[in-house]
Amino acid sequence: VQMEKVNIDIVTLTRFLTEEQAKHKEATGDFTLLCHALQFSFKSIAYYIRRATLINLTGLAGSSNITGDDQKKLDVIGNDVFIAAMRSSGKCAVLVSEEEEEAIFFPEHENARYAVACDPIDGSSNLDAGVSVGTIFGIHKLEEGSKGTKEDLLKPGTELIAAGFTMYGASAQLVITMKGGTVNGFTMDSALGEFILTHPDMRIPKKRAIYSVNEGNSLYWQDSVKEYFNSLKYPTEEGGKPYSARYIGSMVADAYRTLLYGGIFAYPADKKSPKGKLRILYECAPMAMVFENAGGQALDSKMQRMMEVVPEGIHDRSGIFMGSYDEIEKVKKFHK
Ligand code: AHM
Ligand code: MG
Repeated sequence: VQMEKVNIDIVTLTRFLTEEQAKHKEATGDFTLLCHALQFSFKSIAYYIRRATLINLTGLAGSSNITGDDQKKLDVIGNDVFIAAMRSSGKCAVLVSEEEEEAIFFPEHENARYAVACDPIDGSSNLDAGVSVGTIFGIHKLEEGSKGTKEDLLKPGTELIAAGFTMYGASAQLVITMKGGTVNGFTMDSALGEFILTHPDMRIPKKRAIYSVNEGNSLYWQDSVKEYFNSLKYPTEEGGKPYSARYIGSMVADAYRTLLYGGIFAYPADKKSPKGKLRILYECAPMAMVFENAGGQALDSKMQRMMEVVPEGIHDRSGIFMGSYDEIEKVKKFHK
């Protein structure tokens, strides 16, 4: 009888982080510890989302966050889990969360050298329907001599030292990239309680005929945006086929699909939201870093490289177009 071959040489996120650390002789291990705390928050949030309907966690929490959205019970829990993880890591000096109006400081950890921005549960309007949501994060290093201020986060994405997201779908998928590095994807193995490297060196396909945008906003779009999307639906060349539309309404899920399959995800600035809807620090910039490091592109509504946009406030918004390299080139051609 032939024994089934078992792969015992799996790369867990823990192992991956340790091996990454070993590549940097000057590394102190602080960043690795911060990532372990992040990893724990993803596991906890995944756990609560899975159990949400069973333990009566769906619905509204009866408060609203600063952007006026109704907060869900799970939004509140995700935020609390994230804050607790960052505090207890001892490595995070300042944290910006979508759910908190002001930055949160952890002065008790004098030697903490990192600043973190996060959207603990992005796409939460989808929660009660059991549709995928996600957590997005970006990590900056404090300026030399800084004890941690919000200025440590009001920097362009080009200065992020790491960024990524976790999508809570059929399984939890974690995607992480470091400055100048590759993009790596991990799948949560719930039985082992570990994220396993399943998608090493992710590269976004150069093109794919899929677009992802809330077309219900098209009345408010500027003409160049309307013309671009129309060109995808009504191709003019002989025998040209229209694109497929896919829109989940959870940026993390739409972005993850776009990363794997290619195509474009956009949330343009429009007449209703002239600054765009999605937030720079914890939605646009981290995603832009992932897409660029995977060989794609990400631009704001002025066709500026998203990674170079400098936010003035911690909750500033931007329009965004991100996806396959060739598709974003096409977007530029329509811009006036
Ligand atoms: P949230 O952070 O309040 O959940 O909002 C962000 C979400 C994104 O995940 C998604 O891309 C977008 O909002 C969907 O917005 P809309 O419902 O306007 O299409
Ligand atoms: Mg969000």
